[in-house]
Amino acid sequence: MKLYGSGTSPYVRKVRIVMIEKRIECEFVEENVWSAGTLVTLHNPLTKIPVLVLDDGMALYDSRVVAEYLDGITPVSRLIPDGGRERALVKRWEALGDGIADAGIALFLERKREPSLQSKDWMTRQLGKMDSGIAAAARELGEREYCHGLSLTLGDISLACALLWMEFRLPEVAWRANHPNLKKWVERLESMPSFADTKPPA
Ligand code: GSF
Repeated sequence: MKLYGSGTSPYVRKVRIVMIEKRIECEFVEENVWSAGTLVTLHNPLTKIPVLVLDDGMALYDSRVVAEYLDGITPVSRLIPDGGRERALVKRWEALGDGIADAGIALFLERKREPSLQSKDWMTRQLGKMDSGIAAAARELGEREYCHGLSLTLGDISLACALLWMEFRLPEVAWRANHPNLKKWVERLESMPSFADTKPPA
């Protein structure tokens, strides 16, 4: 298997953490998805990372599909419950984490455009999603150790990757200072080898 991605993408980091937690070996191919002629287009018509190319050539995307596939191929450290409400609740945490990242990335990309082309309304809308998403995560986590249940799930991984990406690209959001419970929770995750080994390059 080959994983196409970048060291800074929160969605790619999510998949890499899943692989480490589940002890799945995979070649990592660093690709700049924004460069003309990127290999990613050969495997994903949407030209987005992550893409997981299986040994038979089948390509899986996006990160939710890849994470679910990886969770199912080995029983080691299950990260998504098998079915019903428990599964939906973990996937809901994952959707919240990914949604916070989506809004942050939309804002980050808009800010990179020429100032005369930037839309203030669009940026305000994305900031609103980030703020309300982070507030909901903090409220629902409370003082628990994990987003759902008593062990690490894909929900924790997705949310932490989104927040850590934000700290790196949009540090003014200051979620650690504003939400001490998220700070305490993320510090525990950051001390895990899977998080330490996938830190974005400085
Ligand atoms: C999002 C992937 C994505 O936007 C997923 O895999 O979960 N829902 C998808 N990836 C970005 C890289 S990044 O900002 O993390 C990407 O590939 N963007 C290229 C583009 O053309 O939008």
